[in-house]
Amino acid sequence: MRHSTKLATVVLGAAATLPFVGVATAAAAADGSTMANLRPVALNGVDASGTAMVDVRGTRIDVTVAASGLLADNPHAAHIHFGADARHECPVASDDASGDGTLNTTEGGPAYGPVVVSLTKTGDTSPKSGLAVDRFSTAPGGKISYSRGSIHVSSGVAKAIADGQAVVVVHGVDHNDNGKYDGDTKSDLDPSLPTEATDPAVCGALHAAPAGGAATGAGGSSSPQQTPLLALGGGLVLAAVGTGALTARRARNRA
Ligand SMILES: [Cu+2]
Repeated sequence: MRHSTKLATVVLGAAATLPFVGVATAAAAADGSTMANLRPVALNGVDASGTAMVDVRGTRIDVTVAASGLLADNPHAAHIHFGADARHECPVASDDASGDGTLNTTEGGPAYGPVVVSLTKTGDTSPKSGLAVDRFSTAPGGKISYSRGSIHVSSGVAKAIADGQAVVVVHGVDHNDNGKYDGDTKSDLDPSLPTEATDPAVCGALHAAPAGGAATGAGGSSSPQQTPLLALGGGLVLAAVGTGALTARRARNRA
């Protein structure tokens, strides 16, 4: 009895002094590089395209988005969407529940689910910032070049992204081609805005990036620097277990 108590204490003690142990375990749960080709959302008259890359490390994500052809010099809300019950894809013409010939954000819900990450340039990145228009890119020249690292997400969201179930959506369209957000139809998300300001413009489902891919990203991949750290974490786990066993053996021999 005394021996097993000692062993437990030794192992616990070792773990407490090694914060890497928990981090390495959590990181292994949801790691991976994903990418999405951003294409025009059906029915919304957008002629834009782009690429999004999301690297997942535990519950941190690094995101880069490059897009062009968007309505220039107007804020474009951009999000990662995910819903457990969603189709994990971009909406199609048949998602036009109202039959008005365009797709608003709500009509896309069955395809991509609710907002789980707001791709703001600064500050909060939670769904609460979904329409923080002053913190999203205004697409100068119609282009977005976005990069933000180490965004904290829940483990469920991290897993959904790594598993290829999340969707990147950039909002803001110009149905009447007059160069600004206007029109009589109010936004389904915020009635103080015209629907043009929030309707989905380009969309892409995030899937595992091809091996050796992500070479085109301006933000690049931070995984080369991560690998030694994770390897070190794994080594420390082994070392801790080894030390614990050794100490326990010594204790047993002394008794
Ligand atoms: Cu969105």
